[in-house]
Amino acid sequence: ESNKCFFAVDLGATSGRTIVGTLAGGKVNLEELTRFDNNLIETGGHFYWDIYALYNEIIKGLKLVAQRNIPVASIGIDTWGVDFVCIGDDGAILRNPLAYRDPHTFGKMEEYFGNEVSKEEVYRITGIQFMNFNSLFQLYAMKRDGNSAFKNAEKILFMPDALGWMLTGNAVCEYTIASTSQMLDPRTKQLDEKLLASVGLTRDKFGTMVKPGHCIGTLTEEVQKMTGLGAIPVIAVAGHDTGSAVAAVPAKDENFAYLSSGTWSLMGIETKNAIINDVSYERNFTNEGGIEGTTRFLKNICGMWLYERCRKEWTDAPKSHTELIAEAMKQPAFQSIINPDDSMFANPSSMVDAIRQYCRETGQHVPEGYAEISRCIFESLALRYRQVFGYLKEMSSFPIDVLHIIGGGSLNNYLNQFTSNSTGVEVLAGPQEGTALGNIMIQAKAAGDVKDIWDMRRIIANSLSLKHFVPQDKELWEEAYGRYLTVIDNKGAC
Ligand code: LFR
Repeated sequence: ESNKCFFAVDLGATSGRTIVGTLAGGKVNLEELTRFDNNLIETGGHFYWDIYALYNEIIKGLKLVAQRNIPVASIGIDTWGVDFVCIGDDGAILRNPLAYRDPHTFGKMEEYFGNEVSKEEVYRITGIQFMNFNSLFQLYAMKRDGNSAFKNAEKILFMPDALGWMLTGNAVCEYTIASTSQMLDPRTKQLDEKLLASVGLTRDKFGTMVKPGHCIGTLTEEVQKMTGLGAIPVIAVAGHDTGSAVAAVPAKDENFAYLSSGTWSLMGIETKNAIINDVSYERNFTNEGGIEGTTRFLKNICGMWLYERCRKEWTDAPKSHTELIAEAMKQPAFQSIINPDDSMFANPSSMVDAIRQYCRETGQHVPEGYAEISRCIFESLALRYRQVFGYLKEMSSFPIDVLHIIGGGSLNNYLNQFTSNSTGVEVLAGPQEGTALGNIMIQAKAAGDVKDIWDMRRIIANSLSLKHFVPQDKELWEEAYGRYLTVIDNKGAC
């Protein structure tokens, strides 16, 4: 068996990394080459992504590969969902892409349902949960606002496809990322013409629809010259980060749930077919496209976003997560409970103030300082997890034996324990770099080095040791959950 290296670019909404994965002896090993911030750029009343800075970070990673002579077999890029780049008929990027936290879509969903296609029908076609920032509503808002990039777009490429295009010159529309747009029909696996038409678009505005594993092309001569690499192929992986992450869940059989824990917490199950019915509609669950025809039936929960945003505001908090979290754990339990998914936390100018205001408005102790606020965030998240886990159990056709927590958030052992306590299920934590592992494994499959998703999961499970948590303090969490329900009910829960 040959040792093969694959280069993964994993871009999240707050940070990105380039990683080399090596497959040898039935194991996979990761080495992080670069890690960098991905910041929202606020200007002229809007929030943008810096597509050029992200591109440059990829180039930087590739230069390191060349300098160190790492024999990289291919490149794969995954990013957060829904956002896209508009490209003009001269092949130029038309403005930096708007970020999904931009308020231009606020209130637009409701307007869309009134003017274009009803909410029920959009769900029946796509099976995608309603979030104001789904591409469908972003495009609608841009059309209504006369956005100049939208007006002049010859091509619209989702974020990983846009970066793939910058590296190879070829434009594709990768299936998993396209599914996050709320314009794709999971039955036909194509963008839906009626929904496209509702925002004035046709299929030819997008790249060719491809499945994960497809070779997009090879590095352009421009990129080869810049980096010092040869004509390395770029593979469309699961371009949606959550798609790559769930492919990497080290589950041993199908009866598992996952929590992909990063800026967002994505909690769900893997199914063979989309679950689109009255209950899933009511609960606002999504059916995102996965690799090998799998579906991710899940719900978005606001994850580390609150904590990450607060950390930027705290000037006196310890820099290390471990120390900060240890301080939080010295605080009394359940002093203040919030609904992490309340709309007031979507993108407030001060997250600390927003959390304090929530507690004040709901007549609770108003948390002071980083330790109390962190404790409030983690406990509240665990309570929200329990609520969503309850919905999942109601809708799952199989028993859920274990909850796999993957992603950066899986390093928080206190939160892992809280999650096991609140949900009453066994938790297995790890890998931290689930997304990059999935990205790499999909490339390995395209290279013929792994067989299928279960082969990937076996190799990943083989390569690491998972942390194990069992439920504790049942009564305490039961009581807290009762209070959580009262709080969110009084606040008008979503
Ligand atoms: C996670 C993620 C989620 C998606 C959100 C916004 O990084 O991709 O799956 O709902 O970001 O795009």
